[in-house]
Amino acid sequence: MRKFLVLVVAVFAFLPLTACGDSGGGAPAVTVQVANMSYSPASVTIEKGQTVEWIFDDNGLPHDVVEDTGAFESELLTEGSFTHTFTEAGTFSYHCTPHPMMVGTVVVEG
Ligand SMILES: [Cu+2]
Repeated sequence: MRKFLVLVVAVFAFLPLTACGDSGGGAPAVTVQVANMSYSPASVTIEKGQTVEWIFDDNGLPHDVVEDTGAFESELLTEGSFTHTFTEAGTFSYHCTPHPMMVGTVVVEG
């Protein structure tokens, strides 16, 4: 009985960690800053089902996040954020419409 209690306590102690690591559909797994005319980091790697959040903060300069083949697309934004949940593995390249030199990549591992 005592062993059982210890096990229960151990399981509950790890629950918050588990919830943190598995961010499918919930909190973003990674954030990308859209500032200084660039995406930072320009390349991120996530697991299938995880969410990426782009945070726009470039002193009023409007940017967007447009996947090269149209898989996802944000509005032009000067502030706030855009999130996308990746349900398929693959490499997704994106760019900024007004600034085509701004490019980034999301690698989604299966
Ligand atoms: Cu831009």
